[in-house]
Amino acid sequence: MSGGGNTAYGRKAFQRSKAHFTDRITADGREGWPVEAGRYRLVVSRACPWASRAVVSRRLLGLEDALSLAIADPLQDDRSWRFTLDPGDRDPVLGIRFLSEAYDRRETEYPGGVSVPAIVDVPSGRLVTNDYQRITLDLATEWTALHRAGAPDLYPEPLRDEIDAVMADVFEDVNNGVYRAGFATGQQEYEEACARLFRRLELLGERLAGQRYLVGDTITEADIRLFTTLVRFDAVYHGHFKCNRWKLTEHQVLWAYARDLYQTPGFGDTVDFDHIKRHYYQVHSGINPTGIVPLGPDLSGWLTPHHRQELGGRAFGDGTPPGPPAQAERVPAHGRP
Ligand SMILES: N[C@@H](CCC(=O)N[C@@H](CS)C(=O)NCC(=O)O)C(=O)O
Repeated sequence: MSGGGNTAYGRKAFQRSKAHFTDRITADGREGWPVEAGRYRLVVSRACPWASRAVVSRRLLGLEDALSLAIADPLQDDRSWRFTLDPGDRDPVLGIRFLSEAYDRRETEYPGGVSVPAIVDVPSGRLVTNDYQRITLDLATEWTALHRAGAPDLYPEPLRDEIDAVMADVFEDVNNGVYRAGFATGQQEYEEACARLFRRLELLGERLAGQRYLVGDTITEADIRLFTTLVRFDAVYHGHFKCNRWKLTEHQVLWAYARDLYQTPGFGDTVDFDHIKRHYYQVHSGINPTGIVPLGPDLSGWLTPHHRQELGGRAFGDGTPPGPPAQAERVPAHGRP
């Protein structure tokens, strides 16, 4: 969501558009896209919170070998997401320079924006889906045959209603709330979004004061979705999006919760603060015209003890944590502790 794409901000209130390509990759292939090891490529930006959900899920579920990963440059140009981090400026598997080429192969003259996350069919080079709300749920429930041994159940059937309800509030007020505040073009619109955001965060903090995770006693999809916003909070949303009633590090419960997840294999090892900061501060020229990227915040606190284990909970339920990320997917330290 730069100043374009299929989201819009302008004189009217910030509107997030719905994903246009909503085909589902399923175990039974009923929409023409069967789950198949090695067939699809997940295209992300490590800067993007919506894409980062899929990166975390893929790690927790051990889908790295089955679903390969393309990482776009955090700075889009006027053709949007590009593979300028790769040799020859081309994605080595898809052979394309811009993600838009996969969109074009799917639908010519598609008028919307080019967004991540996107899943591309490698043999045809066509985009399958950019439906970020669905992608992770399908990784959890449709890709089970390819999950690693010991993979957690991120969307357990008996808890789905509760997970859905929590995620709906988190989406409206937090995941998307920071964008509504950041791209507001009127004082009142900003204040409303900001007030709702912090009210919701306070409520989530109360919920998390006595329980380690949002729903049940294990990590679920709901935690992944809250984490991807919290981990960006002080680095970009507090300053760039003016969500500055308090910093994450000033909220005892949420800061400990975020650190707990960050230190859990599969979460912090996917986070690239350099990509995050450069993307937001340099791409959103409407709200940061100088493109200056701030030096802070100090990231050294992320690895400090969180003591959340005292609340009980079993991060992976009956499963186990994922192993370390593959060498090629390690996030550079960039001043990270
Ligand atoms: N596709 C969804 C969510 C994904 C999304 O917004 N991704 C951003 C990056 S965080 C993106 O790719 N935006 C298109 C662009 O910036 O050109 C939407 O439009 O709301």
